[in-house]
Amino acid sequence: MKKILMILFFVLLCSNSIMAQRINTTMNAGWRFHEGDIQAPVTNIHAEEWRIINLPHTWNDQDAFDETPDYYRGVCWYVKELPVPQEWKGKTVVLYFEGANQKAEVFLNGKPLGNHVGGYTAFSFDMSKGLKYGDMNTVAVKLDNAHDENIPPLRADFTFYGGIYRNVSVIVSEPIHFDFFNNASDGVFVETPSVNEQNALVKVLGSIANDTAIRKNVIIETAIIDKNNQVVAKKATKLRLPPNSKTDFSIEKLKIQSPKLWHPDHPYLYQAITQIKEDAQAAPVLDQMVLPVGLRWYEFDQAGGFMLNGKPLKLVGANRHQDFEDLGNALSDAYHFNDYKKIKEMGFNFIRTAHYPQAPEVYRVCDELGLLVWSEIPVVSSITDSEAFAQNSLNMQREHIRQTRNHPSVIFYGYMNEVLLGLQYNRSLSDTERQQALMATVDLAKKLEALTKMEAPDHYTVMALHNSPSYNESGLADIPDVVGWNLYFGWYYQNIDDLTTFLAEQHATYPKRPMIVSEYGPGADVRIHAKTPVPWDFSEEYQYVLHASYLKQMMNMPYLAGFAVWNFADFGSERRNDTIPFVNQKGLVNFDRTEKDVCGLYRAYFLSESVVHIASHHNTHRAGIEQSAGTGICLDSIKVFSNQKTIELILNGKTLGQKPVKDHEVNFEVPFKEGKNVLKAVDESGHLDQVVINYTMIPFHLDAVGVKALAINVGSDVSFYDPKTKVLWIPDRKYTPKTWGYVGGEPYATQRRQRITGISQNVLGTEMDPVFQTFVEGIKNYRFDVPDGQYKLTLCFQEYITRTRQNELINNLSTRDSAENTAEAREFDIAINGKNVVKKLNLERDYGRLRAVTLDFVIDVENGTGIQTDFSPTIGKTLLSGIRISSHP
Ligand code: GCB
Repeated sequence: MKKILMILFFVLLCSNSIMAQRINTTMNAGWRFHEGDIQAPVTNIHAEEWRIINLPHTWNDQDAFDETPDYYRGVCWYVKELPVPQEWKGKTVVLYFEGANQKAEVFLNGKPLGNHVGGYTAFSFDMSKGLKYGDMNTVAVKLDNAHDENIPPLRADFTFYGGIYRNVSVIVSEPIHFDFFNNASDGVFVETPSVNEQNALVKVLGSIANDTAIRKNVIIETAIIDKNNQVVAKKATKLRLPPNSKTDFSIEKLKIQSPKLWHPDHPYLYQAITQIKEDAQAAPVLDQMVLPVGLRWYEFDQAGGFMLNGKPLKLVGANRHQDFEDLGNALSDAYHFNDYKKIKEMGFNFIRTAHYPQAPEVYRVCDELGLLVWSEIPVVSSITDSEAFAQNSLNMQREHIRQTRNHPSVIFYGYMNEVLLGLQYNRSLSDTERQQALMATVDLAKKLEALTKMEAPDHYTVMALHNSPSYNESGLADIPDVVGWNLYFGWYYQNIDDLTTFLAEQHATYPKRPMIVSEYGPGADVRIHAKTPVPWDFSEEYQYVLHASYLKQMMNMPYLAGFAVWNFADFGSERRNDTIPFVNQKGLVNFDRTEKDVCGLYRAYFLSESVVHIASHHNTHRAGIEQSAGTGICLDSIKVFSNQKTIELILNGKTLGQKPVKDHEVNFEVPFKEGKNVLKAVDESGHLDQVVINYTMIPFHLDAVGVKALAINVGSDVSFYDPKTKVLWIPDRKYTPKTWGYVGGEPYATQRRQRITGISQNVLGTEMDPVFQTFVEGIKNYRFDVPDGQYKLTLCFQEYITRTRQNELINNLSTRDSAENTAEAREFDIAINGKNVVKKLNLERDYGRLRAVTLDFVIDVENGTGIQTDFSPTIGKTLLSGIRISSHP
């Protein structure tokens, strides 16, 4: 079987090689993977511990999301058997990796082939000399994603998945070829030194390798073709290539009359086809490179506004991480394509590939779809003051630029993100050490700036800063052309409106400095909903309150060049413990790319076609207390996002009237009834959106009518709908007669910067973290004034005491984290309607810390007593996270 496959593979490659041009074949399938290190050389790859996998692959797709702290960061091995036909002899054979995180040692047939440092740029090696032609060859990769003080990123709010997580391919070319060994770039570069509406000048330059021992005379020709394959410019040059050499070439002043310009609204692409031929009659093409040409020019106006092709264009966009639910960062090209397509379809024209260079497909898609790109290397949060760190950063930036600068979409190159954050939070440094570290950072920034300018003189340089005066004081902010501010007013610090004050002040102080808001946004969980949204409640409602305010403010700042949402999608961050542990939830879409409602707001702002979006696509399970006894109606609000003038809302076929849209939204008070409520929002021309809301009507007097079931998210003001169990946990309240609620105690909250309810800890053994993370501490009792009958009562607890400071995430500037809380041990008795049901419950002793504990009881309620659950402390304070009753049976 193996033999047949090998023959087939040979046939395939031989038939291709008749064409005297390079063949580029992906080599993704059927690798063998070994978790953990082994002694080189690799043998016995058919043993059981070598799993067969396909690339893209990561070894952290599971463990970065499990309940055990940390994820594997160390060495793993990959091996691929590669049949190589005899016909490849005399060609140049290249092994090309789009990216592997983060330190790779590559072996061919047991011998070292090359090394690469850095997890986010491509690299390639010449295999020609070590191959066994007409035989099976073995490629082995030792890959290490362990923390390394000399390799960026050091610490950041995202998971550093290890693996060969991008495509690998083999390139077989004639021995005379464009120099693809130039930092794994195309080896050919397209520049557009002059573009205006009348004409454009294109320049093509690069270098050609002659891997033969013979001198060659060649012709290099570039033809620029338009979308109809018409040649619009053409030039050639002759070159003499010494044996075993690399020779530079340049073809200048390819002139295009009345060019069609590239713009997000019409991303017109020409193609530059550059060929190498021997200087002889009817000589075959030895190598060919086809590159996109987008003709555009850009600048900033006097006031800092961005201009594309001579006209103002506000950059409206999103940041994007490269991972996906259940896959880690091992995404095939289709995932990348879909993300950027979705970003484009939301009305954005700009993206930031925070915090690292992304897959080649990403830049290709941005050219094609019309998205302007800010691309950067992962120097995030801090640097190491070492020569090795500086060299690795500089190499990364060089590779990054050479690999991406052919893309007309790329206009900004970044090289640092919030690089003083680590210093600010490192309390162990003396003043002198701090000063030294600051100087080293400024020094590295200057080197990276100089390199970036040298490698990409036509691009703008940019740096993302956090909200701290240290960037201005240290002079760091003066180094790049453009400054990006990552601003979390209304999340990590108050208030949403301070955004304008901050930016207006910056503009007044630095009027010549172009500015972009490079990050903003709150965390949101589509299972959580709030009637009165506040920071850190993780409700979708707070998410759109913040985004609506930011949008309104930023669209009114002519001096602000643009902005980019943090983040397009939720992403993996192993050390985060929000309502979905290990995930940063600031996405406009979920980790699986299903949309959060806030997407409707962005569409309403930035699309020209009609947008009607009811902001309740997840808040479809609601509960409320009827307006007054017996009405069976509860008023609840519904928001609609739209770019139209008026919206009519229709409930179960009956109109609730038409209302004017203001700032892209309109609110209705809707009289909900028990059960299914069909809501339709319609604009003047009939475009509509529809949602069905299942409403649970809670009787005004619980004692008279009773309920089938009621679940309370104790200690919380938000509701939580668990799609798995289909239980809606409603917000908590203090007890008042004839209803329900807690007596005694206080909802747990921290209060350093903002009042933040609950704890930021992963609660073990549950996915209903929001129920367990919030609680009332010191509770005396919980009462439900329900009628007589049999009920099942469920109590939910967890013990949050942590006496040791956890591995803190410095990006998470919140104090929701109970890292250093000093709560004492606790022990309490529980009695239901006077009957002791649990004695001396000690959660820590009996179940361990931070474990979800639920206790169920079946009880008979008689004589109109309702249900009263008493909590009596014997040590410390009592606590309750959730409570649920349901009539039983
Ligand atoms: C930031 C960082 C980004 C984080 C983000 C957050 O400022 O640049 O990497 O993920 O904040 O969500 O805290």
